[in-house]
Amino acid sequence: AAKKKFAPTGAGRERDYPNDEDDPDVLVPAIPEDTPHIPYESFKRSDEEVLKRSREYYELMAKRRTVRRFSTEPIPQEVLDNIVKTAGTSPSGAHTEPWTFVVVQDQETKTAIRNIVEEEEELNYSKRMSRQWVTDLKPFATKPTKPYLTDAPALILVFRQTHSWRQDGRKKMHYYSEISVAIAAGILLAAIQYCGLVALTSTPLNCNSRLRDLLSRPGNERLELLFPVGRPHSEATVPDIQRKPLEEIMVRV
Ligand code: IYR
Repeated sequence: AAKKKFAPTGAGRERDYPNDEDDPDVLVPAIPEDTPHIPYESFKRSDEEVLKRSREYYELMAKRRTVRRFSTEPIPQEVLDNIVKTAGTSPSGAHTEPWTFVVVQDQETKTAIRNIVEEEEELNYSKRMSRQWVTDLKPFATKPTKPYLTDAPALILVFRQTHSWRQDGRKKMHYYSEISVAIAAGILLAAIQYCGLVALTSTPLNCNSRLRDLLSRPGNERLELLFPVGRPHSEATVPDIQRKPLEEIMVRV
């Protein structure tokens, strides 16, 4: 058998695909090779406009905060559709779009999610997380009990597809799926901020299989992030913390 070539996936356990050198179909790309290339429609903007927009967008994004108390006020379905569509504009390895966004508004399902997350979080805080980790979280006043999971009008659960299947049933490789989903999640957060809503970025530890089963997601999907989305509670507070200045995060060469 031919030697396995390196396929960038990020996670070792996903590296061994059957698409090896012995398979003649390995030479058929997932997207047709004769896909035409068309002129790129660009925005024509002056330096002044670009500068103004860069400032304005920075100022908007600088106001983004993780909020842990939500108002129960519902959000229109089209808003949720639009922010998920925006996240779906993210670049991805070989345009594989390796994401599924599960948007939960049903109260019973939110309660079921909350029960699973709280049960696991009890164990996380008491047993799984190190003493240092629990200590480092003190300023954020996080707790195993999570009322925001039932208060927020919507929960967006971001699943990463480790691979998928082509029309002909062959396995479709998803390259760089972790970073592709991470970029999409960043774009989702930016869209939420831009439209004037708030979110809480969470990565439910040890909840993957239980939430995947609850939401009937297939085995090729892994839960990466859970975002409660909505409006802040009128008494919501945030820790008074600062961001690193430009000089600390940027190196000019
Ligand atoms: N997932 C836990 C703990 C937690 C961990 C980190 I790192 C945070 O930045 C915030 C919380 C929780 O949601 O409480």
